[in-house]
Amino acid sequence: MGEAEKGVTTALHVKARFEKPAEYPERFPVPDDLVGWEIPYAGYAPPYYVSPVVLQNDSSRNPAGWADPEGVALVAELPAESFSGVIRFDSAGRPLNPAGRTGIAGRGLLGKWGPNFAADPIITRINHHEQRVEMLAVQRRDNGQWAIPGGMVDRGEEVSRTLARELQEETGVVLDMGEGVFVYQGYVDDPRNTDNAWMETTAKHLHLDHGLAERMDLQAGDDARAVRWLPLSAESIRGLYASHCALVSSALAGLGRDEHSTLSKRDRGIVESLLKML
Ligand code: RP5
Repeated sequence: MGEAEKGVTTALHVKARFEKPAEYPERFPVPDDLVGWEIPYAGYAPPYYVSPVVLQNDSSRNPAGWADPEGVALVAELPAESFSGVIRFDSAGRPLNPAGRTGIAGRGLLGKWGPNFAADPIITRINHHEQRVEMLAVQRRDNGQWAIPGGMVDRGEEVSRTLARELQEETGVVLDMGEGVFVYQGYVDDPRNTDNAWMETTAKHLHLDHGLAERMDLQAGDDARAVRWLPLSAESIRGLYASHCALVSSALAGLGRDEHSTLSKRDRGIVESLLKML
């Protein structure tokens, strides 16, 4: 994912086949050459899993719930399209993951049948004392990995609002994400994805002036174990949650091309050295 882009996944999903939250059953093996739905896979028998927390949040029974009903036929408006294109359905009427098989059927921990939309605010700064690029990152409670402080788009919410709201809820930082540079919109290779429910996101990037970033008071929200300015290196970027490595790499490439037009000569040099290591 070298440039800001929108649309269909081009890479094979990996985390959605080889990682999973602890409560999921083992994924049915899906080798690289049998990922696509168009390729016959005789004997493909993924276990079915839906988390109890999803069932408790069935919005047809619990007015405060955030999840679809378990019976897919009961969902009032199943989307026909997502950022990945037109959605295909299996013979039982369940939406099929646009990136192919994952080894688990059902929704797992995801509330919606089909696409579950998120928003990812990527906030960076140059640390002049340490001569490095840093990103505002949260440590996730579910698996301890560092991540962009993103989150789910609420029903009827504008994505620009979600970007700012999640940033504030997870880090305590208030910023106008309307100023952000568009990075990506599409499928996320998330360890929670299943054959019938998956994550898609919109990512925007804001690069902050050093002085402004220094004055910010960081406070981890409920979903985060910790919040910090994470030093960016090939290793720390590779270790990020879900597709965040690709999102952050793409944002940094945009910064290197000076899509933000804010970099001094010295800062540009620091960004370029990091880009050479990626
Ligand atoms: C990822 O999950 C997205 O990229 C986003 O960062 C995140 C949203 O899920 P929660 O953080 O709300 O669990 O796929």
